[in-house]
Amino acid sequence: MIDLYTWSTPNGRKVSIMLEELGLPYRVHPVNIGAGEQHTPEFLAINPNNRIPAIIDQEGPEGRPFKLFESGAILLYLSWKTGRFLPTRVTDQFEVIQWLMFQMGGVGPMFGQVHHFLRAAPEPVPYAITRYSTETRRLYGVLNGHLTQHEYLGSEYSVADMATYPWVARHEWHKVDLSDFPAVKRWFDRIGARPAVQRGMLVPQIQK
Ligand SMILES: N[C@@H](CCC(=O)N[C@@H](CS)C(=O)NCC(=O)O)C(=O)O
Repeated sequence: MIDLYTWSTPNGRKVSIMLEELGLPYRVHPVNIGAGEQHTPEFLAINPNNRIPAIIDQEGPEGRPFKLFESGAILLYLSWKTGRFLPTRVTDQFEVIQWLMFQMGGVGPMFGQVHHFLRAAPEPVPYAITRYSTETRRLYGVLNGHLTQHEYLGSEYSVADMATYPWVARHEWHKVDLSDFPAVKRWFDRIGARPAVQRGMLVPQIQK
């Protein structure tokens, strides 16, 4: 059994998508980050970085419970545990890791800053909006260029697609029209048609 600590955000949904794809049994523990639940001592004991997602694999390596935070690390751990969604050929594997890092270091932080400055900042900061929106469109351009030539981010459907999809799903929040990036749109529709992705995107609204 895997305990998933999550909320209805892109970083949380990466992991629920993966768990749905794997068909592993898991329990959802909603952590309402809007209400500050990420700062409780109980949650900090699981993730000292006070961010969702986090997991506890009750049947971790060596048969012991294993706690993990950082969505990219969680996806790689679940791949390691199951042997799925990460190719084994070294070059293919590192290409997936490359796109996962691209998501973790670029897509997530930059799209997230656009969301913050457009939707949450207490006052308009035009410089920040321009800076992060420009970078967001640049990242979409990189994705679009790659996906023009490839069906998935790696050589096959992988954790890199699962990590990127929930961020692109917020395209209206960062004011990107997917018709400007047609290869991203085709990829987005392809990934979004997967039933496991659809189920994972509903967590934590659907209690497991
Ligand atoms: N790099 C982290 C980022 C996690 C993160 O930023 N989570 C957000 C929700 S998407 C959060 O918990 N925010 C709570 C806060 O800012 O206090 C990961 O990928 O797991």
